Amino acid sequence: MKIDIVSVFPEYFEVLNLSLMGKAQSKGLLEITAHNLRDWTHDVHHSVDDTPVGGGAGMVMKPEVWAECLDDLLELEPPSENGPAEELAFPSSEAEDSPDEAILDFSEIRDDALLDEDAADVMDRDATVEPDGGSDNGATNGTDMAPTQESAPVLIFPNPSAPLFTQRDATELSHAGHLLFGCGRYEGYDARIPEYYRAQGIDVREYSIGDYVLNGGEVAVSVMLEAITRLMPGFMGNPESIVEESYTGEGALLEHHQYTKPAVWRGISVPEILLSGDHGKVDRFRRDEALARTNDIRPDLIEALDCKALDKADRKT
Ligand code: 6GU
Repeated sequence: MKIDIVSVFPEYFEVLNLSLMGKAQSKGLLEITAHNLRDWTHDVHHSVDDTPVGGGAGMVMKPEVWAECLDDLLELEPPSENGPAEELAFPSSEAEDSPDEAILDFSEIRDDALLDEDAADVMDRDATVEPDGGSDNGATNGTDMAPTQESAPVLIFPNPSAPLFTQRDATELSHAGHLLFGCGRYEGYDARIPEYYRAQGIDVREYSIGDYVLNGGEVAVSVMLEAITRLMPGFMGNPESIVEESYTGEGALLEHHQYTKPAVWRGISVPEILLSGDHGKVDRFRRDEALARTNDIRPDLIEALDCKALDKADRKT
């Protein structure tokens, strides 16, 4: 998996060379590059932010610098000029048809036709941005191959005002081939940045990691990256250890308590049933504890539980 991170503090990500993430990089499983956003500025002050339009406190990250950087890393040509807004809203040539017609057509075409159309969109984009043609890019993209999920980049912006990043997102993104994270600072980034790249057909995500405010996206990106990469095949020495964890799967519960030896420590015993050697009883004990703890600590997870994830014995407890 190729991972690009853009930040005004790329040094933050030196920690990713340590521990399991470092090992995964040496193994060639991960290729992480932290870029300095200021490398794409042209002014003497290397400025990346400006005052908010409409007033208010703080500074907002400017779209121009981000776009130069993201165009580079996504290998997109910048638009030839800053055209009218309509041009950005309808990047593909088909979109010039009436929108109503397009919606009707859409519902009638088969899945594989849809894929073909996606491929055609990509080819159109290449064709319009590379009028000289015959480049090596054209040779790899301009065939009958639809872009696979593995090869398409995903552009991710940490944002405290976005939907929560969950284990489900981590699992999905662990199959991606290229992730590009854009770390905002100050009061955030100009909202037209994600809007523009979505309009170019890029898979753009915005995520918050929790209901609290951090100074910037760097720590949030570290959190998301760790959650994503540990789910990659080959990352963990013991892949079984990720199967039974909290927040995994439809019946996500908090985990039961864990104990190791000695059986009595400072006068506190481990629950006796765990020493019984009866696997059925141990499983039942752990399951009950997981349900009880989840009900106490995170009743919202019990609410969200799929009934099918409960067994008959669960209902009695
Ligand atoms: Cl993604 N960014 C910032 N700045 N603060 C946060 C966050 C993200 N998620 C929670 N707090």
